[in-house]
Amino acid sequence: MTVLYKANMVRGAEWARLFAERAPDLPFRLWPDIGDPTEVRYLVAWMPPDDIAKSFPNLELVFSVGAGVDQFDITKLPPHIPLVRMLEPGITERMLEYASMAVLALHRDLVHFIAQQREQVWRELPVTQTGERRVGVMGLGLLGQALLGRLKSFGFPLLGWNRSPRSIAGVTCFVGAGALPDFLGQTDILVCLLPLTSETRGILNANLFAHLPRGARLLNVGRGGHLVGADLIAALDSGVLSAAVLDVAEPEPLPAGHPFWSHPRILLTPHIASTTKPETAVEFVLDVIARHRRGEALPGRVDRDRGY
Ligand code: NDP
Ligand code: OXD
Repeated sequence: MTVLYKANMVRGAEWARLFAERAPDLPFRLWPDIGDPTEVRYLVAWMPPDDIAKSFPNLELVFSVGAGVDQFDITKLPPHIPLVRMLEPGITERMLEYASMAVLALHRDLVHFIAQQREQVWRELPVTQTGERRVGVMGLGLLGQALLGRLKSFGFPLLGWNRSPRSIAGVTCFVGAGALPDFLGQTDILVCLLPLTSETRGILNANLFAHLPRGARLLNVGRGGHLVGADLIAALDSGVLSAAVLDVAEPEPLPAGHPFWSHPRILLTPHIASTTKPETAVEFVLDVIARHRRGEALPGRVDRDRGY
């Protein structure tokens, strides 16, 4: 009964150490050292190998090493093999740091000032009070709600948009596609924390940007596939949007010469907003394995129909 890990190798070494310490009887292997494939019962992966079910005929459970699962083609996983996403506090902590930093950077015009610095321009911009800068979060799941909770202390008016209804103290919540224009019309800094599904692919497009107040700012920490890149460039060039912070892109890494690399109104980071923290992730994985062996419900289990 082996656990096979196929993701970042530096963190993988840390996983191996933690497994040896906390579950010494459970064999743990790092890809590509898979050992006997018939022994692999649990797979923890960022990018899954092809043909998982055929390669590992006794596989019982697959974990995404991240919070998102769009990198898995769930239709290729037989129905008896659940896919579980990482629900561990390390991901949330790191996302809160990054997304708060990015919202504040957008609020305080950092993207403009970086561009000015490159041009050797010393020029102030008027400061907007936090109370006058409305922050709207798309996706009120684990991370979206946690971010709104963290942003409260800065005094931004807060809004949220979600598929199913939410009631969050201090946040004006909007539900469903019909309420999207209303939500956008009141949002000065838009944060995307949606999962990537067939419904949300390309949602950050020209039509959506047109509903935002002119000069609004965008933070995309969801997935690159949420954003229509050409529409973002056009919106920034025409002043519909004034700045964007992007942590995710499609494809990753972005090819040389892609306009995001050099656009003066874009701050780009290489998908580092958050990463799974080995200490808490191993604890989560061991807990899910134990529940699975007892035949209990699994936290983080992906709903095949919703795709997240
Ligand atoms: P959750 O599953 O907890 O939350 C997702 C939320 O999005 C849910 O509230 C869900 O609504 C809502 N949603 C889904 N589809 C739609 C839709 N069509 N319209 C409106 N709302 C919708 O996920 P997390 O908060 O944990 O993570 C969100 C995403 O963040 C991940 O999927 C991943 O892509 C990204 N991420 C990025 C990282 C990075 O480093 N850049 C790190 C970690 C995550 P409902 O309540 O109805 O289910
Ligand atoms: C994740 C990510 O989904 O790092 O956890 O993007």
